[in-house]
Amino acid sequence: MKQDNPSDQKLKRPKTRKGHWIPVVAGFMKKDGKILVGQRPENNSLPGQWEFPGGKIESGESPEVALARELNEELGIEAEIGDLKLACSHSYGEVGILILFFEVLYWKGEPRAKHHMMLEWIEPEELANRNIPEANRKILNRIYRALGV
Ligand code: DGT
Repeated sequence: MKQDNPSDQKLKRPKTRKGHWIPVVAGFMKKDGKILVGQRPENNSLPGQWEFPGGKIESGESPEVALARELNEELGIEAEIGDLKLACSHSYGEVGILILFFEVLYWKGEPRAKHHMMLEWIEPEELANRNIPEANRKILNRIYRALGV
Protein backbone atom coordinates (compact mmCIF):
# COMPACT_ATOMS: atom_id res chain seq x y z
CA MET A 1 0.00 0.00 0.00
CA LYS A 2 1.30 3.49 -0.89
CA GLN A 3 2.25 5.49 2.21
CA ASP A 4 1.79 9.26 2.28
CA ASN A 5 5.17 10.92 2.23
CA PRO A 6 5.30 13.81 4.76
CA SER A 7 7.00 16.03 2.17
CA ASP A 8 4.03 15.46 -0.21
CA GLN A 9 1.78 16.73 2.55
CA LYS A 10 3.85 19.88 2.77
CA LEU A 11 3.53 20.50 -0.98
CA LYS A 12 -0.24 20.24 -0.78
CA ARG A 13 -0.47 22.98 1.84
CA PRO A 14 -1.97 26.12 0.27
CA LYS A 15 0.34 29.13 0.03
CA THR A 16 -2.04 31.65 1.52
CA ARG A 17 -3.81 30.47 4.60
CA LYS A 18 -6.39 32.04 6.75
CA GLY A 19 -4.97 33.11 10.05
CA HIS A 20 -1.41 33.71 8.92
CA TRP A 21 1.06 35.76 10.93
CA ILE A 22 3.37 38.40 9.57
CA PRO A 23 6.68 39.18 11.29
CA VAL A 24 7.33 42.90 11.69
CA VAL A 25 10.33 44.79 13.11
CA ALA A 26 10.37 48.27 14.63
CA GLY A 27 13.13 50.44 16.07
CA PHE A 28 13.45 52.47 19.26
CA MET A 29 15.62 55.49 18.37
CA LYS A 30 16.46 57.81 21.25
CA LYS A 31 18.05 61.26 21.19
CA ASP A 32 18.24 63.70 24.12
CA GLY A 33 15.56 61.77 26.01
CA LYS A 34 13.18 61.83 23.03
CA ILE A 35 12.09 59.03 20.73
CA LEU A 36 11.52 59.07 17.00
CA VAL A 37 8.05 58.35 15.64
CA GLY A 38 6.66 58.64 12.14
CA GLN A 39 3.16 59.28 10.89
CA ARG A 40 1.99 56.51 8.55
CA PRO A 41 1.17 57.61 5.00
CA GLU A 42 -2.40 58.15 3.79
CA ASN A 43 -2.20 55.50 1.10
CA ASN A 44 -1.21 52.74 3.54
CA SER A 45 -2.93 50.70 6.23
CA LEU A 46 -3.50 52.58 9.53
CA PRO A 47 -3.19 55.99 7.78
CA GLY A 48 -2.11 58.89 9.96
CA GLN A 49 -1.16 56.72 12.93
CA TRP A 50 2.14 57.35 14.71
CA GLU A 51 4.50 54.38 14.73
CA PHE A 52 8.06 53.40 15.39
CA PRO A 53 9.96 53.21 12.10
CA GLY A 54 10.14 49.68 10.70
CA GLY A 55 8.15 47.23 8.61
CA LYS A 56 7.71 43.65 7.52
CA ILE A 57 10.56 41.18 7.50
CA GLU A 58 11.14 39.94 3.95
CA SER A 59 11.89 36.37 3.02
CA GLY A 60 15.41 35.31 3.99
CA GLU A 61 16.14 38.35 6.17
CA SER A 62 17.14 38.21 9.82
CA PRO A 63 15.13 40.66 11.96
CA GLU A 64 18.18 42.91 12.38
CA VAL A 65 18.91 43.01 8.65
CA ALA A 66 15.23 43.73 7.94
CA LEU A 67 15.20 46.62 10.41
CA ALA A 68 18.42 48.14 9.06
CA ARG A 69 16.91 47.94 5.54
CA GLU A 70 13.61 49.52 6.63
CA LEU A 71 15.42 52.35 8.43
CA ASN A 72 17.45 52.99 5.32
CA GLU A 73 14.38 52.97 3.05
CA GLU A 74 12.17 55.00 5.38
CA LEU A 75 14.63 57.41 6.99
CA GLY A 76 17.68 57.39 4.71
CA ILE A 77 20.06 56.41 7.53
CA GLU A 78 22.64 53.66 8.06
CA ALA A 79 21.77 52.16 11.40
CA GLU A 80 23.36 49.75 13.80
CA ILE A 81 20.75 47.54 15.43
CA GLY A 82 21.12 46.59 19.10
CA ASP A 83 19.22 44.27 21.41
CA LEU A 84 15.70 42.96 21.07
CA LYS A 85 13.78 44.93 23.71
CA LEU A 86 10.20 43.74 23.35
CA ALA A 87 7.99 41.39 21.36
CA CYS A 88 4.25 41.36 21.04
CA SER A 89 1.54 39.88 18.88
CA HIS A 90 -1.63 41.46 17.62
CA SER A 91 -4.46 40.00 15.60
CA TYR A 92 -6.31 42.01 12.94
CA GLY A 93 -8.96 39.36 12.35
CA GLU A 94 -7.60 36.84 9.87
CA VAL A 95 -4.12 38.32 9.77
CA GLY A 96 -1.85 38.69 12.74
CA ILE A 97 1.39 40.52 13.25
CA LEU A 98 4.28 39.62 15.49
CA ILE A 99 6.27 42.77 16.23
CA LEU A 100 9.85 42.71 17.41
CA PHE A 101 11.06 46.03 18.84
CA PHE A 102 14.82 46.59 18.76
CA GLU A 103 16.99 49.27 20.24
CA VAL A 104 18.81 51.26 17.54
CA LEU A 105 22.30 51.90 18.86
CA TYR A 106 23.72 54.47 16.43
CA TRP A 107 23.04 55.76 12.98
CA LYS A 108 24.76 57.69 10.25
CA GLY A 109 22.81 60.56 8.69
CA GLU A 110 19.85 62.63 9.85
CA PRO A 111 16.48 60.83 9.64
CA ARG A 112 14.30 62.24 6.82
CA ALA A 113 10.66 61.41 6.13
CA LYS A 114 11.05 59.39 2.90
CA HIS A 115 8.00 57.27 3.63
CA HIS A 116 6.10 58.83 6.53
CA MET A 117 3.96 61.97 6.25
CA MET A 118 5.99 63.41 9.09
CA LEU A 119 8.71 62.44 11.56
CA GLU A 120 8.87 63.79 15.08
CA TRP A 121 11.12 63.44 18.11
CA ILE A 122 8.73 63.30 21.06
CA GLU A 123 8.87 62.81 24.82
CA PRO A 124 7.97 59.13 25.40
CA GLU A 125 5.02 60.17 27.62
CA GLU A 126 3.55 61.97 24.58
CA LEU A 127 2.89 58.58 22.94
CA ALA A 128 -0.17 58.19 25.19
CA ASN A 129 -1.75 61.28 23.55
CA ARG A 130 -1.06 60.24 19.96
CA ASN A 131 -3.08 58.14 17.59
CA ILE A 132 -0.95 54.96 17.70
CA PRO A 133 -1.61 51.43 16.39
CA GLU A 134 -3.77 49.32 18.69
CA ALA A 135 -0.93 46.77 18.69
CA ASN A 136 1.21 49.39 20.48
CA ARG A 137 -1.52 50.99 22.61
CA LYS A 138 -2.31 47.74 24.38
CA ILE A 139 1.33 47.29 25.44
CA LEU A 140 2.16 50.94 26.10
CA ASN A 141 3.30 50.19 29.66
CA ARG A 142 5.67 47.52 28.37
CA ILE A 143 6.93 49.95 25.72
CA TYR A 144 7.63 52.56 28.43
CA ARG A 145 9.49 49.99 30.51
CA ALA A 146 11.52 48.88 27.49
CA LEU A 147 12.38 52.54 26.78
CA GLY A 148 13.44 52.96 30.40
CA VAL A 149 10.68 55.49 31.17
P1 DGT B 1 4.44 47.44 2.82
O1 DGT B 1 5.56 47.18 1.90
O2 DGT B 1 3.53 48.57 2.40
O3 DGT B 1 3.68 46.23 3.22
O4 DGT B 1 5.08 48.06 4.12
P2 DGT B 1 6.17 47.65 5.17
O5 DGT B 1 6.95 46.41 4.88
O6 DGT B 1 6.94 48.92 5.48
O7 DGT B 1 5.30 47.29 6.43
P3 DGT B 1 4.10 48.01 7.10
O8 DGT B 1 4.59 49.23 7.81
O9 DGT B 1 2.95 48.15 6.18
O10 DGT B 1 3.76 46.85 8.14
C1 DGT B 1 3.93 46.93 9.49
C2 DGT B 1 2.69 46.41 10.16
O11 DGT B 1 2.89 46.44 11.56
C3 DGT B 1 1.48 47.27 9.86
O12 DGT B 1 0.31 46.46 9.93
C4 DGT B 1 1.46 48.21 11.06
C5 DGT B 1 1.96 47.32 12.15
N1 DGT B 1 2.58 48.06 13.26
C6 DGT B 1 2.08 48.17 14.51
N2 DGT B 1 2.87 48.91 15.28
C7 DGT B 1 3.91 49.29 14.51
C8 DGT B 1 5.06 50.10 14.77
O13 DGT B 1 5.31 50.65 15.85
N3 DGT B 1 5.92 50.27 13.73
C9 DGT B 1 5.71 49.69 12.49
N4 DGT B 1 6.61 49.93 11.56
N5 DGT B 1 4.63 48.93 12.22
C10 DGT B 1 3.75 48.73 13.23
